[in-house]
Amino acid sequence: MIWPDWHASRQPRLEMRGPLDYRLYLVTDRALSLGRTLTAIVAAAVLGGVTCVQVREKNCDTREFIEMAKAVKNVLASAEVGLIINDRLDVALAVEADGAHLGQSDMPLMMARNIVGDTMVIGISAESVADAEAAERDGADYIGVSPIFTTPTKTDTAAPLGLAGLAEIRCRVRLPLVGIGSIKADNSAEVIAHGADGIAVVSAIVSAPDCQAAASELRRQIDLALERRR
Ligand code: TZP
Ligand code: MG
Repeated sequence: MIWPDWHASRQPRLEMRGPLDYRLYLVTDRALSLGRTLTAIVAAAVLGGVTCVQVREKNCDTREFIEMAKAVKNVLASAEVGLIINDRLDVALAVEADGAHLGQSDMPLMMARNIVGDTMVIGISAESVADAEAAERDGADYIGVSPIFTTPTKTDTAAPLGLAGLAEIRCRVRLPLVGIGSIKADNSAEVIAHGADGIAVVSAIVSAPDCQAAASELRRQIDLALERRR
């Protein structure tokens, strides 16, 4: 099949925000960070080669979430790494992030698009082919395919799509696909081979003893797999 090549081409939607690079997409989680600060984790991950960072924090109030997002934005200021805010379009707007990531029970995509127009990336979590097709139809910029494999990091997920489910979604939509759910350095290549344009991870980086080294090895595997696919 012919793969859409999102790394070589520009996404047409983004006139005000530069296109994001989804190859290695870090999703934060303070509870799994082994006592290290969010900014320390992000700084190390950036040195290791993450291309996008999503601030995802479930147990904090709005003010704290904004402060965390601002702190991460400062760390990313001199790096060409996108900043995405999970769940909260208002927080994404408040801190002038590159985008927001919305799940199936968050603000509906079309409402979010009406609010931000083309100025902000909106990513959507798809748990099925139908979710992915709707996200593409309704104007998402990228799709998080969730989960690929069962993960202890998030247990309230739909049934895992597996590599076959990912491949089916790849056949149905052209948007960039980011796989998530128990992806590590040693299985990242097969996720790319089944159609993902990028890999999103929580524990493989935030719980690694050396976050920079973990990110670096993931990035190496991903880039090799993307190269093999060309
Ligand atoms: N959404 C679907 S699975 C998941 C999220 C946020 C967690 C992925 O965590 P891990 O540790 O990379 O398996
Ligand atoms: Mg959500």
